[in-house]
Amino acid sequence: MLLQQLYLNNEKTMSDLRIEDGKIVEIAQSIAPREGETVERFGGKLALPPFIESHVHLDACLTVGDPAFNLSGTLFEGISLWSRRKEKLTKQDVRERVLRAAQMLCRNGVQYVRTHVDVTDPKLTAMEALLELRQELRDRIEIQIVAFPQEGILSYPNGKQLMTDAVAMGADAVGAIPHFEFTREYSVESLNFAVALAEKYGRLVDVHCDEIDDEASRGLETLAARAYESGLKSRVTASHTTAMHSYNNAYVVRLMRLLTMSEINFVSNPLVNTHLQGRMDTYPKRRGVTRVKELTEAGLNVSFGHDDIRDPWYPMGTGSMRDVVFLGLHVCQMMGYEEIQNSYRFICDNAARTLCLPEGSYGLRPGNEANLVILDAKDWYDALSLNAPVLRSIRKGAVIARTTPARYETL
Ligand code: 17E
Ligand code: FE2
Repeated sequence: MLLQQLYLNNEKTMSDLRIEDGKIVEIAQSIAPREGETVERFGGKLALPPFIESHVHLDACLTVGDPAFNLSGTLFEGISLWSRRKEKLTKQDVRERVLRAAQMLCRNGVQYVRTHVDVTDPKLTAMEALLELRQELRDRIEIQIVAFPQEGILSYPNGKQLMTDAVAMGADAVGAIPHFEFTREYSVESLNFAVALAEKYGRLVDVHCDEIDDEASRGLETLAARAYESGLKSRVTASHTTAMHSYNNAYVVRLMRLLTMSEINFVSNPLVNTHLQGRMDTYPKRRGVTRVKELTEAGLNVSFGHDDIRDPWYPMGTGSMRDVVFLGLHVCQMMGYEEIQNSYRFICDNAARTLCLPEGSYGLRPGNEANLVILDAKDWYDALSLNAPVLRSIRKGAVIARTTPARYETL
């Protein structure tokens, strides 16, 4: 198959790209078709490696309103609503919802997903379902599973054992939720436990870290120190870190040294944290999004996640990573021309680093699997501002999603 006239990787000149046996075999300014070869000419459309959803909770997706809508808009009401919904979970229920969400992600050009799966459930129902789905959906989406203790490791009955069981069952990463543990001591112990568990089983770490407006929530320093000391470093991710929005600057300057030494990744979820945070503020209300611009400038790796698709924490979402970047740039005040043009990296290359995809395997390069998306725009600036549809999502050389753009008429 030969794809012609594409702006690969947001470059300013067009290239052609040849796919054979599911792999990219050639990229050049102009490639002549072979006899019998399928050719598609795009006439100047943007092609990027597939989008990556580096942080979502698929186990809870599409449950909004059941048992009730979240009226306070707080994380804590979300957790308590989910706790009630969780009692009704069956494998079939999880399967049906996740398959619908997978379709939404697929048509939005997402081919890699890291999902947090709540393991504070004595039956581990959702974990079992997601482990099956990870295998079943392999040809469409590569799924990483985080064993996520929504109600705490030390603060939930049998929490340590449930975490260990989920990892032994096959979770790819170990989670934690230090800001939700009963005490500061538990919070520190939960992080020590999570890192030790990841070391023992050779897994990644991705912690819901300080997702609260409390400036005294300091799980991040403990996580970064353990990441550094254990040598796990870039295999560790701190998600949310919204308290960092509220830390005093003197403390952040000190913290930055450790963060840089630790080489950990950050995932920010701008849609969801602008909605959940600042809820105890009057005016001015904090935005509650971590310091994306400063972390990026310090050379740390930051990716963006959607976090939710219609669930107790967030009532909206269509699985579009474009929406995440769009709001993220606003709220982080990253609207310079180059910042806009480069912002696809938050859901592409940077997210690939967060997920620890094998070195060199992700990206539009000869020798790599033919995984790419083609957008109905000439560059990322236009794609983002005009909300361009994903014309094609191609995985291992096969078209797995196709969109025909709407035609508008003004009469
Ligand atoms: N659980 C949690 O602790 N935080 C979130 N943002 C979501 C679920 C969506
Ligand atoms: Fe989350």
